Amino acid sequence: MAFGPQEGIATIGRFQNWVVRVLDSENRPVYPARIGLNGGMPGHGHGLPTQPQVTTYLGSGRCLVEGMKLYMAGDWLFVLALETPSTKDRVTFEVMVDYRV
Ligand SMILES: [Cu+2]
Repeated sequence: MAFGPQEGIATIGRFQNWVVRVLDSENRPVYPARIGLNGGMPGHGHGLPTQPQVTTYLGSGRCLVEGMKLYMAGDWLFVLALETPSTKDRVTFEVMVDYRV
C-alpha cells in the first residue's frame, strides 16, 4: 500500500487531495470495498484536524482521499484500515513533514 499527496509533495495549512494505492501480495491492484483513515501527531497528542474521506476510485488500485489538511510540520502518523470482500488489513504510515519546498 502506498499513500501520499496527489501533487507529489505535502503542503501545510491548506486542503490537499491524497492518493492511496492498494496492491495485493502479487502486485495486482485491489479495489477496496472500504477504506478508513485515521491519524494525527502522537508526539503532540492530537489527531487529524480534518476528517478526510476516500471519495473516488481512480483505477489501478488507487483511491482519492479528499480533505487532508496538515497544519503543522513534524511527524504525522496515518492509519489506513481497509476491507475487501475477502480480507481486512491495517497499515500505518509515518510521514515527516517539514517546511522545505
Ligand atoms: Cu502537532
